[in-house]
Amino acid sequence: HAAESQRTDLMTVTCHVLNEQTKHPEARGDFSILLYHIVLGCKFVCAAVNKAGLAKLIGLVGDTNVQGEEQKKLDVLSNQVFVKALISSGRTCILVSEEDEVATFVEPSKRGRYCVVFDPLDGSSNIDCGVSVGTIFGIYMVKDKDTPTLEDVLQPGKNLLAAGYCMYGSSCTLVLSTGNGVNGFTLDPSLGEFILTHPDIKVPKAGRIYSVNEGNAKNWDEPTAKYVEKCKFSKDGSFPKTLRYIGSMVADVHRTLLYGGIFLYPADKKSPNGKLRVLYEVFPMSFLVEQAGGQAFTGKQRALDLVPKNLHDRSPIFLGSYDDIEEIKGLYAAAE
Ligand code: AHM
Ligand code: MG
Repeated sequence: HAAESQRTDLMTVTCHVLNEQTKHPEARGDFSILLYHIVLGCKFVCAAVNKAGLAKLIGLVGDTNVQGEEQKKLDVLSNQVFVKALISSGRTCILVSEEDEVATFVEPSKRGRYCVVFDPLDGSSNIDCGVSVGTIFGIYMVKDKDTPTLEDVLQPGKNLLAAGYCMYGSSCTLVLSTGNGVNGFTLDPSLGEFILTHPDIKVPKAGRIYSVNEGNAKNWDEPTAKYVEKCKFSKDGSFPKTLRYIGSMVADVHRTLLYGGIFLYPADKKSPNGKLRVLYEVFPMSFLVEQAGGQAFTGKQRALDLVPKNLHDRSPIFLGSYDDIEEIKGLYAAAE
């Protein structure tokens, strides 16, 4: 079956997005060009992350190089690469990065209609031991490109035009939604192209996995504590759930999308808003999960209905399989 084992119907991410855009007669190709630059950033970071283990050998990170200058940490480097790639696309207006305190307003001559919110290298504390890390991004449209304001990015997540992440794991995987379902692409290193490998991802309606940092349990509120207790000691005789927690949001959400289950980063007494940032962590992931048929909830409301007040606001988040999120919603409703 040599013919079957060798795939010849290669659909690249660029081609996929171009095809999607032809469904919108008003589209002028701007979005495809923007996405091309995001993909370029992902490829660069992927190459850098793959070499991270060689850092000491080739002086890539944190060390001083032959010229005696301090090498950049991977998260700083990734941020610079994305900012430059996004600006040079000529299609962006405002950039919000986890790495930058303030938003970047692109100078008028290079300005376009899109605002990009992103975490260039999420989970970077995991890098030194080779655990998967990722880039997360969301895309909004500016109201008026001649007078961009922070209001253009302080929008509820439901106004996102597109969102995605790239996971730098055992392979490099890009998961993307432009508001019309979710598709997964895997980087073929020999081609340097992301190939469609996971068309139309749907999160299973119910899952058997829960994913949470249980080290925070002593500070949890009642509904979260109750839920996790139920995962372990079910009262109706059903099997307990399996615990999986990587501590790298992209990897934990990726597994949740493919296998189903629930990912929680709840509020606790020490951090009443949880840990994860609304604009570039909670929103893009919630958008993807909803587009895949799941739900995302903050403990109070649908996550995508949140309206952030500040660029780096945080929110508790519960996301994953539809039925599992229904259950946690029930527990929070009962506690009110
Ligand atoms: P970071 O943006 O500083 O890398 O932190 C975000 C990461 C997420 O990837 C992950 O879900 C979470 O922090 C894990 O936090 P904790 O170590 O508290 O469980
Ligand atoms: Mg992060």
